[in-house]
Amino acid sequence: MSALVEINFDGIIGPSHNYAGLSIGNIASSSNAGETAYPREAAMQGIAKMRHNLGLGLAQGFFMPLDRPNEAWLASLGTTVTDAEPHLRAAAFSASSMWAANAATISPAPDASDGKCHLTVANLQTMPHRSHEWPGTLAQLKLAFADRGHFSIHAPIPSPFGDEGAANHMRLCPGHDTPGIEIFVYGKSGGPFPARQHIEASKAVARKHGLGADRAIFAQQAEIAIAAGAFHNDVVAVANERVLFTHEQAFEQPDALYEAIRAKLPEAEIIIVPADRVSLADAIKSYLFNAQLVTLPDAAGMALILPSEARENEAVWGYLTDLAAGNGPIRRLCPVDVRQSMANGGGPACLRLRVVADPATVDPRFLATPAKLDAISAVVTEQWPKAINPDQLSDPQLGDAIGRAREALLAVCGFTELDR
Ligand code: SUG
Repeated sequence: MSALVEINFDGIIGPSHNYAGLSIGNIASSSNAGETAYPREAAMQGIAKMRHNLGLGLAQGFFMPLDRPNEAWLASLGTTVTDAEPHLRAAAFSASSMWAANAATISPAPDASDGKCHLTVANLQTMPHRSHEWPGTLAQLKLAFADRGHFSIHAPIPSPFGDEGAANHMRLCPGHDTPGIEIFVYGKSGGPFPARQHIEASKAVARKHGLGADRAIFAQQAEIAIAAGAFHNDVVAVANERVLFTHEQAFEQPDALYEAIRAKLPEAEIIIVPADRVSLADAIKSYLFNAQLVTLPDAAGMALILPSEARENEAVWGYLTDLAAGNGPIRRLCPVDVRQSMANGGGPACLRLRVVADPATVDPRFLATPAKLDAISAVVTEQWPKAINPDQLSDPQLGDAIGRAREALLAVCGFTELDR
């Protein structure tokens, strides 16, 4: 039996989590700008989600928060935490690496011509606060997936081609450990909002990962979806094994996409949620597609790990309960509370990066066990700030406390070689 399984690596929510309203086109981020955030509670919500998924029998990993405020980035702009203009200071403090779905794009080994799992770190260049994540992320990918016999790690796609990683990438396959097809979703225009994923970046990633033309599909995200607040494709569609679960208005040319999928993978099952059951606005507000669609062990079918906001929306929950009661592949609905992240536009699926790999080939420091999550929780409880308002970011004591909190976490998890 193949040892390849899907491992979900969650970004541990960092001690600088705050609501500075940095992401234009992300409605939650803009509408919560200036609110007080609760980093300790946020991180505990993320840890509870990991515990929940471990409890379902799924493989779980994590990444460390990055070193914030990013003083080196501010220095490269000729300023410091004390002197920076508020928008640059806030960008240096952002805990945005928690959204690991934007860390990299992954092509599992069965899809690649050389039989290795390929990872390209995302440049995230469209948003200033995210553009300085990739060096810290790359350092962790190089540690976690250091086994060169199994993994090939690529540098970011160069400017000016925006790349947002796995949030704009979906894989369909008969089973995680068998060859599949990869759908790269790019934006051309998003009305008033930026299209963050550029087709040139998507094509470059597919080439570098060694995906033949038979394995890659490029599809344009619907302009109306971006304009309605779906700044990443994973806000309106999610795939797992042979199932694509999508809103009717996710893609610019949906029928052409569905046809291309069926031509390459006849067993694909496409579940299309009609706008007259769930409007685009309700989909974006409830984040039902930002669920983790996972295959449960023991042939128990698939489950959706949903944000609890999906349960609170009558139209959405009505649709989902009908879906799970039907005879389809999705059998179970599991709402989880990640409200602190949701208020910045990050649901359960944003918080994780999926890597299909044999866990034995991954640096074990990045793999979760209940005991390790207990140790991480203890550090968070002791060291993470209880509350942060963006007004406080100029307080040097806050910066120091954030640095010490992360150091304590690195020490508990055995990372001596990461920065600071
Ligand atoms: O890039 N929010 C993130 C949310 C990312 C969600 N990820 C996925 N859909 N996969 C973003 O817009 C808010 C930060 C702030 O406003 O302070 C932010 O960056």
